[in-house]
Amino acid sequence: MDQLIEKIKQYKEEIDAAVIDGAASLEEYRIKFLGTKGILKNLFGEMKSVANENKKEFGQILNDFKQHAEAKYEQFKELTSANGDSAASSLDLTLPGDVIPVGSHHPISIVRNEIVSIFQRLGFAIAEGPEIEDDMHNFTALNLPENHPARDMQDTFYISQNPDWLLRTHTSSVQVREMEKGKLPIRIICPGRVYRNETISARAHCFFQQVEGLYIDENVSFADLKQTLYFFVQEMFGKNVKVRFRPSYFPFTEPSAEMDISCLICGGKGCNVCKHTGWVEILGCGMVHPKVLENCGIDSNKYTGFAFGMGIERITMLKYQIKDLRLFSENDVRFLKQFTSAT
Ligand code: 2NL
Repeated sequence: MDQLIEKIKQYKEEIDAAVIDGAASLEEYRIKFLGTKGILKNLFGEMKSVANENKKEFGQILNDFKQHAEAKYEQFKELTSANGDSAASSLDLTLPGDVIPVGSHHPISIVRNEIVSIFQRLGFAIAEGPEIEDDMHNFTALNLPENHPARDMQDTFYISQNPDWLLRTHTSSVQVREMEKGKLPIRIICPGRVYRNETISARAHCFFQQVEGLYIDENVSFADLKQTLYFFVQEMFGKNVKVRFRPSYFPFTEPSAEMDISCLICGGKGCNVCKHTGWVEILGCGMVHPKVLENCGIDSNKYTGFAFGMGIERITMLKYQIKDLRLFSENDVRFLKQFTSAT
């Protein structure tokens, strides 16, 4: 107990010597001596370690100390508020508020909105669907049966609770769902995030964004496909852009093609971006394979259609000359800030 009394004596001296010259130091004093984890609280907690016959005497000393500490607090509280230095009066409510920085659209969103709105002007409606898909909608219905070698290039992530569930590798699955509804004609544009089991690098990521389009009606031809996509690139990249179609292969289209545009950087003369060819690939497309139509319950003798797909990152990299795909998902403000003036 003697030790405790000695301690209290020291605290008393400290209180008497304390310099309280404003709201901040007053608050500091309050927390230190009177707060819920303060010195007073601690000392009262020591009560239980004091022998029973001493409790009365120690209690008296402690109560005196409490009054002393509280009196000092009240005294200085009055002084500081008389000086106009209280928390309330130091607030000037007439000052203008803090400026909240204005954010901006992510470059991927900017380009996605631009692509989607061009197709909307042509009468395409937006369709969306789940990112967790079943094997049927992502692969089988699209003429990619189990053990098909093309599945290798679209390896993805599987959901452990159910081996039939996976993260979609393209938004074609949304189009399959739309075809299954059986309402024709169909003219849809499907933006969204897709997944692949890829090693992350400057040119590949395990998630990216895609826009796919689908048009199904009677008498839809390859000429319709070419004209639609030509209109799209002219709106997107300007009237001077040239296009070319190269034969290609996709399991879900026949015939299939890849579309190149003349290089935006060198205008076709040859540079690093187009690897000195004058052309850059921007999308894949083709006439919907009759098997895909039949898989989705559409009469392939009556209806034909075209489809196309493009990666938004790729187009954004071309448009803004971005060299590393990883920048899109790192959320570095120094990168994102550069798009504040874009719409
Ligand atoms: C690419 C190529 C493509 C499609 C996507 C499609 C969808 C249905 C039926 C047939 Cl439901 N085709 N989509 C067709 C050709 C190419 O994408 O390189 N995308 C990033």
